Amino acid sequence: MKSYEVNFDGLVGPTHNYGGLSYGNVASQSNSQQSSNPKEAALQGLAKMKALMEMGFQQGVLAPQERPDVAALRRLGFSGSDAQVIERAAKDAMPLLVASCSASSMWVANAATVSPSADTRDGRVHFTAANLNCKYHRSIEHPTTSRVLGAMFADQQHFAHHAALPAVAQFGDEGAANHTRFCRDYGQAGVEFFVFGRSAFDTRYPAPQKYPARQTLEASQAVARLHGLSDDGVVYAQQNPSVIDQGVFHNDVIAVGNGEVLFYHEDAFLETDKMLAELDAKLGKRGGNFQSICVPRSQVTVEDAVRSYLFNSQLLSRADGSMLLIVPEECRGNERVWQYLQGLTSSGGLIREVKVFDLKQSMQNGGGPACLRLRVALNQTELAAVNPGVIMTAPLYDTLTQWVDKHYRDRLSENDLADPQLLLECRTALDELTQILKLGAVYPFQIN
Ligand code: SUG
Repeated sequence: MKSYEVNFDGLVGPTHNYGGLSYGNVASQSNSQQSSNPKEAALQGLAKMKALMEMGFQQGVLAPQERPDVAALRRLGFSGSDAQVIERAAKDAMPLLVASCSASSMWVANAATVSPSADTRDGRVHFTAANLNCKYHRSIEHPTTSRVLGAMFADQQHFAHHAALPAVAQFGDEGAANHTRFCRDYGQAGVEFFVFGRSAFDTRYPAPQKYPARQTLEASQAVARLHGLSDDGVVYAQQNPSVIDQGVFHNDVIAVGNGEVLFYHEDAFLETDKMLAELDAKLGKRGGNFQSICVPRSQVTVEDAVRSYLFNSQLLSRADGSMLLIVPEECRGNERVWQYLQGLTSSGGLIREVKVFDLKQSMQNGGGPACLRLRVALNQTELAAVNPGVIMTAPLYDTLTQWVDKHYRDRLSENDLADPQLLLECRTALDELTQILKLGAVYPFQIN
């Protein structure tokens, strides 16, 4: 049976703004307080979805969340009508209002970890929503994420959903941003590669000194257990703590893999040789031929990687077996990175083409092409069981661009977040969106 990697991209929500909320994420910190353009952000994301669909890749869409999250503000003690809750938060605790307005759910690589059916004990596709508990504004995503994923992948015969791990730092889980799957074919058993930043319980593993390591080894192990993965189909590796301290807050800022290929920076991991040997041996036992492309620091520094998001690219397999890299415009703007990419594609290796996308609105918060997509490998039967409303088509693209044009503002700054009208605009837009995507009631305002 034919199998596919389906990319589900996060649709940018109407409150996209630069809140400076992610300590350790250089872009988020340096663009704090700038005014944003939610309409442009959503259209940039949709243009990428459309382009991939037109190139023949399977493409889906993942809905944004209700923001401001009034229920989250109520849990923090703000009361009254919805408008009063927002007004009181704006007056007494602006940082909490900003956090409750974040459109961070657009970076759906952090929504969940997904294991395809060929890897799992019960032969179903498994999803574990990420608790994202390192940052308050992201920790409030997972309940709605679970409902949205449930509405997209509803058929229990094929899909199994797990709630987010316990919401404590020991089980810090950032989803697929630290998870890569290698395989010969999407429908065959593969090797799932979990990268962690620190261990919560084992002091032998070093930890970064400056910025937080968001993903723990214990969280990755729990996800592998929940998904019913076998030991010979899993490899764990530790991210180099010194790159976390240079702004590599997720592994997908320094490495990307697909099929049999890992594309990574020389400084990305600890004990790299041991890790590569284990990946090679385990994939070999599953009929695959593991290949790695190491980008040397002499050509691209960690700083270049963080600024350009070279590794936050989408590595896509084409029908002829060659690969295509989807990179953000910032890669073209960095001389060393661009030169490296020219060399890479002309060397006759696996990666033959680079396509550049303007995702500046998302990039300014540290979200590149790979952050914006959640990969789900599905066979034909499973693909047919996905809610068809979320699969990208030319008419859906047209409908969604019209929807964005109708509902989104083209400028948002911190003061605007206190405007109770923004909440109404957001709810009106999302109510319409759930009908467009045929999701049913998934948002707190639709349920309570
Ligand atoms: O969690 N930025 C996100 C970016 C996530 C990128 N995802 C992956 N690498 N997969 C984060 O740091 C910034 C929000 C703000 O500052 O307004 C933010 O949440």
